[in-house]
Amino acid sequence: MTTRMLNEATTSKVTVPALDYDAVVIGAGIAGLYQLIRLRELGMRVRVIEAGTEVGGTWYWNRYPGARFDSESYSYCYSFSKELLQEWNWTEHFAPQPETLRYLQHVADRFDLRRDIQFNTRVLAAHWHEAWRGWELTLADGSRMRARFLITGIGALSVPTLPRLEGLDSFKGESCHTARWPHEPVSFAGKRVAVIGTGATGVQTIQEVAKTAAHLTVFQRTPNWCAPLHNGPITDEEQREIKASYPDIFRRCQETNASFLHSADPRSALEVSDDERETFFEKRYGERGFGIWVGNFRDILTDPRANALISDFVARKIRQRVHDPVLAEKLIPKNHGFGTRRLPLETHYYEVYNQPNVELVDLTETPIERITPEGIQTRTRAFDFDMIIYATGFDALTGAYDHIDMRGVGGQTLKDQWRGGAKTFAGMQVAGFPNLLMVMGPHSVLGNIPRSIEYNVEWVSDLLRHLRDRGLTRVEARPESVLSWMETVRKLSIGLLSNDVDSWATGVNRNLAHKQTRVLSRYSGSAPDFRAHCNAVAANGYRELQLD
Ligand code: NA7
Repeated sequence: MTTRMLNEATTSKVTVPALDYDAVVIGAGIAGLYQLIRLRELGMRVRVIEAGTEVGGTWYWNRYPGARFDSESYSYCYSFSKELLQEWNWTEHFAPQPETLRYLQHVADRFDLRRDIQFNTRVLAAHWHEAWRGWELTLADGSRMRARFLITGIGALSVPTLPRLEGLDSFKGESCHTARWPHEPVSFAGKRVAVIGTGATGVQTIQEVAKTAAHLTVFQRTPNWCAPLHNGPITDEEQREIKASYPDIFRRCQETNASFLHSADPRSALEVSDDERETFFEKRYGERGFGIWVGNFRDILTDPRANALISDFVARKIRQRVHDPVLAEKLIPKNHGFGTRRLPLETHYYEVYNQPNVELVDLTETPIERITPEGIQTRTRAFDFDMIIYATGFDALTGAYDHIDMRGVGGQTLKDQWRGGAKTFAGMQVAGFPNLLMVMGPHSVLGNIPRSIEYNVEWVSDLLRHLRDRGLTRVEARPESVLSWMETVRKLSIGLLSNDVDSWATGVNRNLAHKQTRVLSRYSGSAPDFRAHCNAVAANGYRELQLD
């Protein structure tokens, strides 16, 4: 494969430079590591370029206090290696970040991946060259690299965003975005700490910082609906059960809509009696993980009346858990229904607000005016802090692509092509950008992300094998296939309450001037349907793609 693919470049009539690699993969996270394993199996010469100093991606960068899985550890790991599954012992039902990072380091060692990974290297530009059918990458150190295929595993949530606030750099204390947390231990003891942001990250951070900070002030712009995680250690007996049931675990993940262990109850929330519904909600609220979200009545995320019932149930829980009724009301979302944004899972999050060392500032009442050298100035009050933590989210789904100067056929930029919303085929290919293959690009299935990653990596690898076996060197999504896919994505999104809500999942980020309106950047159909669609494309010889 290697010799053939590299030699192909010299058959063109123009003088062409030699290719350095058959494929370059950007990112050494869950996607990049698995893609490397699969490409090696194809005999390809591969280089993985990673900006961090270690493998891990999301789990390398997001080392903020309290960072952990919200999905059961044993459903969120790689499934491709039986040996790996059997030798790795998850210690908690929802693994904390250090454990997940160790797991990914173990994977890198076990499969001897590091020798093909270049760390500490950021890709600044990737330009397509039609003359020699390949990508030329410019790296931050000024060096260049040429490869036939470019595969991106750069993450859907990997570019952190900070508030656009006056004085952001003037603060004299410690400050950090959660996704850029230092590698050294950070102590909160005796400190006055501010957390801005109450998404899934903010919720995990707040419940941890509140344990030791002298004083914690939470700046909340929009409350989110949260539900208990119910984490706990995995006992020896559970460990044995988990290891014995991995085939069942992953079979189940294959069957469910979002690839989690939980699947929706076939009943409508409106067809059962009040007692039955209350008992069911109570049961789900008392169970581990995302069951209350994706394992609830089938219509809570599509029918406003059903959604109002679960929203009312969770609102009552918040009122029970937060002692101060005025504070409880501030923590109950009023502008969106339960589960219409990504559900943060929590451990005693609401109880944090009963602590004397914790204060909530409602930014809808008193917005932040600026960051000062001492702390934060809201419209009505000046706060002094030793530390400000920004849990202010990401330039989601397309942000990582916008940060690389990507140019396709004729020098067109990806940024221009995606202005007003990404356009892809199956979240994996873009018309005008041949030989670019995205793992978890926009319009992929989100849900249980490692499950989607494994599928995407395998689909991409099968496509590359198909090309290799036929001596083909160029693959590009046909424009009509992109249009048709976008129509599929649009149709599948109809009726989902989440599409009427501002969130990273609908492409809104108020910290970015160009991301203020909602776009369809994700696939909202079921994962089994997505796979069936992509499997059919492969089975039919990739007619949706132009192969040369
Ligand atoms: P999210 O879910 O985008 O949350 C970001 C939070 O930060 C959210 O509460 C925002 O309020 C708040 N925010 C952002 N900018 C500001 C400014 N300028 N002022 C005040 N508050 C602000 O990001 P996460 O990191 O929590 O989670 C992202 C995903 O990572 C998560 O869904 C998991 O899948 C893992 P807003 O809601 O915009 O009013």
